[in-house]
This record gives sequence, structure tokens and C-alpha cells, in this order.
Amino acid sequence: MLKLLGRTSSINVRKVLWACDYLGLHYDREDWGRGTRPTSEPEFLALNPNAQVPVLVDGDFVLWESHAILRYLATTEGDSALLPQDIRPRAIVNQWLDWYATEMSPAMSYGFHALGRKTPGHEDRGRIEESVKATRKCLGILEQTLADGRAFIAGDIFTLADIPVALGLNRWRQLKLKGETDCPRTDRYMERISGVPGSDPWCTGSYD
Ligand SMILES: N[C@@H](CCC(=O)N[C@@H](CS)C(=O)NCC(=O)O)C(=O)O
Repeated sequence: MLKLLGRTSSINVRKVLWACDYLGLHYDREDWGRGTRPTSEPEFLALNPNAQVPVLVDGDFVLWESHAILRYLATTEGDSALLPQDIRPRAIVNQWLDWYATEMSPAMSYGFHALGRKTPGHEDRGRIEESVKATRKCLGILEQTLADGRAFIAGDIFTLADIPVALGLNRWRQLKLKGETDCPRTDRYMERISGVPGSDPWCTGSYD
């Protein structure tokens, strides 16, 4: 039985929960992280020295980093739709996973903590504006990508790439900021996502 360590309010834990539900995997989940058991406990640090959730435990195998976990689950389940075996389609899925981790997620982080979660220490107006601007650039890239008529972000089928991207979009959209540019293709994309197994509840509910 797989064991997943992490609180359900974490976007990174939700990526794994969504993948598990999509794949129909059984798992036990333990609450760890902000507001639950502190990840600074030695028991947790022995599994992930970064003191971050999620952590996946599969027998005697321990894995952290949400995207590494997504790839592990898709590969062990042999799901070649979620993570294609052919080199180029697989590279495109990896491209979007990396893009989310290195561009969209860092762009959204400060703004979400300031305007959504109201995390103390996130009151700097300049940094909020910077985060909103950087996130809007990412949203523009997604809207532009969908302009060729593809149904999902890496092509015509749902892949691992959609999990972080859709979760990020869902989280940003919950802020309901004034002045967002209309993104009709992204709206339709999110409607399609709502029909994907596991999207409800992981890509619907709020984050606190
Ligand atoms: N790069 C890591 C980031 C993990 C991360 O930032 N986790 C946050 C929650 S979203 C965390 O553990 N925060 C500390 C806590 O909840 O105590 C991943 O993708 O797994």
C-alpha cells in the first residue's frame, strides 16, 4: 500500500492525490505540514531533509518532489497516456512540468500568499505587483498555447503536465483579482479539466 505524507491544502500534495485518484490507486495519507504535524520532526526529516510535503512511501522506497512522484506513479502504473513513452511527446510533457515548477509556480507564489492565504511576511506591495505581472505573463502563455485548438496543455490528451498547470490556474483564479485579461481558451480548458477523473475534489476546492 502506498503511503502519502502531506496535508490536503498543499498544492503539491494535491498533484499527487489527483494522480493517485486518476490512476485508481489505493493509498494511506498522513497529515504533515503547516497546521498539522510539523515537518521539522526528526521522523519526517529522515524521509525528506527539505522538510516539505509531499513524500511518497512505497514499501522501502521513499520519494519526494511532487513532479518526480507524478512521473514515478505514471511509470509504475505503465500509463503511457499520462507520460508518453515516445521521446518527443514525453519531452513536451516534461517541458510543461519543468515550466510549471520553474516559471509559473514561482511567479504565483508571493501573490497567492499575500492576496489569498494572507501569509504573514507577504505585505510588500512591489513584490505583490511583480508576482501578479509575472503570473499574468504565464497565463498569457497558456492562453496562446491553447490557440492551436489542442484540448490539453501538452496536446490532445490529458497528461501529467495538466495536473500542476490546472491546479495552479484553479488556485490563481480563486483570488478573483480585478483586471485579469479574458482567457476564453483557458476557460474552456478548465471546463474540460473538470471532467477528468480526480479533478474533483483536488482541482476544485479552496486551499485552506
Ligand atoms: N518542490 C517541492 C515543493 C514542496 C513544497 O513547497 N511543499 C510545501 C507545501 S505546498 C511545504 O511542504 N510547506 C511546508 C509545510 O506545509 O509545513 C515539490 O514540488 O514537492
